[in-house]
Amino acid sequence: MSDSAAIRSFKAGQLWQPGGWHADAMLGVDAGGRLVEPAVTSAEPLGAWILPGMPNLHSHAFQRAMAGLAERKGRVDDSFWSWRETMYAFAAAIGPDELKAIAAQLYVEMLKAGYTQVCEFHYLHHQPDGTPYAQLETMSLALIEAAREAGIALTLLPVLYISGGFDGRALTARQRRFGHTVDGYLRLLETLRRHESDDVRVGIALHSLRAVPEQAMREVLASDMAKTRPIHIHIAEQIGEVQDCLATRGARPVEWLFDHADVDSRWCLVHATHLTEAETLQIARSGAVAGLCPTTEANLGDGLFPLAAYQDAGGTLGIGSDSHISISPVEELRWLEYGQRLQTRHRNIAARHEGDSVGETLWRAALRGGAQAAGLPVGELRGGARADLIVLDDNSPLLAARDTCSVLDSLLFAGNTPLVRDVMVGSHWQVRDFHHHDEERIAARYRVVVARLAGV
Ligand code: NGQ
Ligand code: ZN
Repeated sequence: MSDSAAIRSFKAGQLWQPGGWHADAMLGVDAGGRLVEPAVTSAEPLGAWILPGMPNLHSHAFQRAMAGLAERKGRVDDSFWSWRETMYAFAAAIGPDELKAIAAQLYVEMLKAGYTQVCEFHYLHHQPDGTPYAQLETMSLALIEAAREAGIALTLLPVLYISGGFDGRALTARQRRFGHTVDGYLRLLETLRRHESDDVRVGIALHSLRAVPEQAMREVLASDMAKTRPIHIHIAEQIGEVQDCLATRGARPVEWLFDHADVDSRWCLVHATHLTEAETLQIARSGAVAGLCPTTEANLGDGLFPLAAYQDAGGTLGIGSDSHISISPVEELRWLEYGQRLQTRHRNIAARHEGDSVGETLWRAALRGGAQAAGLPVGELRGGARADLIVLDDNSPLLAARDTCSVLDSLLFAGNTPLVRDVMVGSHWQVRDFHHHDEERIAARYRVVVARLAGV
């Protein structure tokens, strides 16, 4: 039984639930950070608009510190692959202290933007020259520590990375620090399991089909961990990798994956960009999450996800900020819709039925798919769930005279100034009145680290 004295009770003007807004909703939060029955007598007013916090289903934390440093024309025709060289050079200067400082800053920014949970797709495992750290999990621990400092919930996804391409070629010098044997990888997972808590979960990630040969994939998927944990993979982001997959494995990436693995609701297919109609339906029917990162996918010139067909087939989706060129659920969802509008020259694409709101449709979808990809049971604020919530700024002129029919559309299409006023993760207020409780210290440390990296 919960100790009623330890339960704090809150009253929401309007509370977002999967079915829509609920007026005058009451929330009880226990000391363990769970939602419970509220004590009706002493409820603190929270604000006019309360939403569940948004899960961020895809992050490479270190890349935040190079945001904007790859936007100048190079000698070659700039592409995803030339960006990757810049990114690799940058990654080579990141050790545990740098990773922790950058990730903590990033996670504070995520919280302030309304993300309360992050899936960290982590592959900088070893020292820059490829030698393992004395403690194998050193870099993973830097991420766990950063998440704890910032107060964001973490699904840590250590990444299996074995080969440098579909042909099984060896890792390049710069990729060596990503590499594991299957045994080494499974040992890392076992070690990290010991760090799990209410706020830290561990899942599985295969970098891509390029980086994981078939046999290695089979062995990892046969492990106990794989039976119950989220499994993430980069799948079909670039046309080049679709072509290489066809040439070496005789099938397109999504096609091949479904032929060789039981893809179901444990899976998150990140950048499921280049899909045939059949692949689109296959993902939708499997219950897997399509992990979409629209600002990064735009920044890297990836392509557009077939949103309408996927939604019509009942597909599950969530959003990630990936390279962190932008840290804003609003901007991810907006670009998801705008990409489709620009391509089709029509409007209101994500809303599939007359009268549906684009903002509500996308916010609802990303909450659900994001929670699923993070290995969390539900993405809604009800009894037993985590108390991860955001409070919108009802003082903002932008939300003046908005009602339950329009508030999420105004937030999504016009919310460029921060409209997230307060953020609770577990039972803690991490952001109050736009201010994170440790943001000055974390930003000061970040500045020192980035200045050092700028000398690289
Ligand atoms: C990554 N990022 O692992 O950081 C990748 C680039 C690759 C994105 N795909 C490297 N956005 O895919 O090989
Ligand atoms: Zn990625």
